[in-house]
Amino acid sequence: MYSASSALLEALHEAGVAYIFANFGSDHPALIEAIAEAKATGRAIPSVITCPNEMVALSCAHGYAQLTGHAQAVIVHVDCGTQALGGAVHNVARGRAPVLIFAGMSPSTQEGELRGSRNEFIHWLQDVPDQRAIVRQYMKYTHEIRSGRNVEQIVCRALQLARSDPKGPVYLVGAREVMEEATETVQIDMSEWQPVAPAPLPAEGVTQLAEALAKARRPLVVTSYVGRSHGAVEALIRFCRLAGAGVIESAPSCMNFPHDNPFYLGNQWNEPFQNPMLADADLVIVIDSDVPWIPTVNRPNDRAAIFHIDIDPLKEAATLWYIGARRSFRADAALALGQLNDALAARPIEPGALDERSRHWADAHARRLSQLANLEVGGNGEITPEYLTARVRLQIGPDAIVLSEGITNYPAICNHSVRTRPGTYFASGGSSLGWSGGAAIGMKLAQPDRTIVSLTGDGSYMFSIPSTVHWMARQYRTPFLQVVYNNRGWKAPRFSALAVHPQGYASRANDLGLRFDPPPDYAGIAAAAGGAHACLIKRADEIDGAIAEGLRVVREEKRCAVIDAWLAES
Ligand SMILES: Cc1ncc(C[n+]2csc(CCOP(=O)(O)OP(=O)(O)O)c2C)c(N)n1
Ligand SMILES: [Mg+2]
Repeated sequence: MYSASSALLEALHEAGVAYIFANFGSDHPALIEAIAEAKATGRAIPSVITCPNEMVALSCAHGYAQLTGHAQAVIVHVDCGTQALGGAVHNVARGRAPVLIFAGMSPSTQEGELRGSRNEFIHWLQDVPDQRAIVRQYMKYTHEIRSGRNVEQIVCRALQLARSDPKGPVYLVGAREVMEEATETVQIDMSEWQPVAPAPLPAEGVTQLAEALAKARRPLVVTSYVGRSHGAVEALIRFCRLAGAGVIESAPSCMNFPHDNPFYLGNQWNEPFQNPMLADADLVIVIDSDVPWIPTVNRPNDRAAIFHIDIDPLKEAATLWYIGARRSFRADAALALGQLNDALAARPIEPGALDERSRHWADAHARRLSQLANLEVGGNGEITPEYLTARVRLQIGPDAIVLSEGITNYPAICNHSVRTRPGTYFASGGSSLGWSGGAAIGMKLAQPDRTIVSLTGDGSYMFSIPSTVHWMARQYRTPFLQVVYNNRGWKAPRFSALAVHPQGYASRANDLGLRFDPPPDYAGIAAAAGGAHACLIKRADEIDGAIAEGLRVVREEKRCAVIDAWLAES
């Protein structure tokens, strides 16, 4: 039988979806039947990856999309599974990751009127007035499949929306009877469902920016995720050379600019002080950033001209957002930078000025490098996050993919992992913790030959549901190296409290309820769940051996390795 669920699977396959990250329930008899039928009869459908937890499922799809740009599918159980997607919903929305989520709905008949009618007690419990409302504000599109007849068109429309800028998640639901409905295949021409073409800068915008660049003394680019497009990284490198512009990353969620390039000036996060380079810049071009600076502590100077290029410059999903930009452009970064590069090539910056700007940034870059080198000290003492990251860097090589969920160690990981190639560094792009385990699996499925390294805080490791992650990693042969930056608890909430109440009771209290002391055996959890290689280290001179063995296990034995690295108390 060819059902609405068969059509759903067929549409996903034809649209190029390789994986369904699935957590099934009583809403899915038709789907489970259709998958079994497809397997029995040899009909091509996406591979089904069983995910014992929904947050991990969506994080897998998130990681896959981050690395490849390709949308995958996630299937969850009614309202319950939708709620269990948890903070990953926030992460894919904020991270603009294309993904299609499908959830069944409780049957809408109870007397056997249709196949799939209610026959389990939970069908009364799972009947909610508006299931889509659970996730609507995070989705680019939500819709209910109401007939088996046009399931394929609905799937294509949902994916076209997910894949068009600004990209993001979409959510479909379908009641059990509808997903059982007998139907027929429809012919879909995928060339008619391609994402909307990316938007360029308007010609007068290019002229205005080129004129501003010609006049500027210290042009500076601030970006957080221009590197989502690898082409944009190449274009930005060329732009900096042509314009004599420096680059600062603000809370970066991908590799935006090679950290060894002389125009690279470092990254900023929550540091409670002014970045002198941002203060000094007279022309600031914000490209692809949700938080280019935190104005209470760090901002451009009042006379600086600020321009803004983003595919969603209004940040339409945010309630409060402004950066004082003179002009904002809704444009694709790679296209916009290409246009600016053409303009600068046609009318180059005056060579003396270009040379002065470039030398200025190169000096600042060199100063930064020597400051970082001074922090990479090990010996046989306690483990610092800077030294730990530097030693990881030396062994993994420039092509390995680093996932960071380091939280208060974001800066140390970003600075000392020194990524230089597009697509070799990722953070979630959101703020809901627990992304890095599932994302590592998604990336490994997407590119099985790559070395994947997840660097995570101890709290974030627990948020990632390691029992599910490591069971899946073994089941689906997606080994990765994971290093837990174990500072025995949640440092970030402590910093947050002290930043607002520096002299308050919390500053003097011994116990703020933010410590895991003694902590769980993090590596042991992974070993128990998925046969991971487990290792605990407490001294700097243990790091190199632990990483070497971890990488060997990952690469040769195809098992995960988890290194629980106890950081110095501070
Ligand atoms: C799902 C979720 N719950 C709670 C928080 C709030 N939160 C932000 S940082 C943090 C602590 C993270 O701990 P860890 O990963 O160990 O990093 P550390 O702060 O120690 O550097 C918490 C609980 C969050 N961001 N996301
Ligand atoms: Mg911690």
